[in-house]
Amino acid sequence: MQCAINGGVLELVQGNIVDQAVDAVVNAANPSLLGGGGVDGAIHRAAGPQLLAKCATLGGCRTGEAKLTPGYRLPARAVIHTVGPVYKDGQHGEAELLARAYQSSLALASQHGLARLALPSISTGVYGYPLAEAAHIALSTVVSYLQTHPEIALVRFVLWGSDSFATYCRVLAELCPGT
Ligand code: AR6
Repeated sequence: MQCAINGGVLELVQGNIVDQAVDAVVNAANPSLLGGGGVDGAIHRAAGPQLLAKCATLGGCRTGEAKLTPGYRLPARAVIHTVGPVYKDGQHGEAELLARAYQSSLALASQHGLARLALPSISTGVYGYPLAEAAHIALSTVVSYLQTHPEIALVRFVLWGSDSFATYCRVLAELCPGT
């Protein structure tokens, strides 16, 4: 499923983030940047040990912020590591922090001329963010960013599993009627 926004494309696919041959993939990391499960584990396994060595020099990453590394053995040239919020009850600033994780990642891509991006559904695995709410925040944040940043040519959400893919498709259809 695709939606054209201000010359850029917002795309939803079901698949594995590590297979994406784009300028940068976004990693759903933790504040240590020293690896973990889910997307983070898959990216580190596919990129190889140089990625962990590089991450160890970065001094971690606060929730809502983002840091850049090369992609090493990934088909993607670069990895943007960001940290989404752990979901508690929705009353601890989770929505704002999740939006900031996407905004920081996109801003880093703009700064470094990374025009084609692949993103996972941040915080909806180990960090427990309810999927539909997270999809709404993720997609509305990206739509707003694309509307004002024509330097970003492609944002591809790579969803793991049919539930995530179907939820993102439903939310995008609400945000971009006619897609
Ligand atoms: N490609 C695309 N999406 C994936 C993949 C994959 N290879 N693997 C899982 N997902 P998660 P979080 C989906 O847990 O919730 C790590 O341990 C998954 O189904 O990767 O932000 C970090 O080190 C879910 O929908 O990230 C942190 O400690 C989504 O990606 C913590 O997990 C995000 O799941 C971060 O948790």
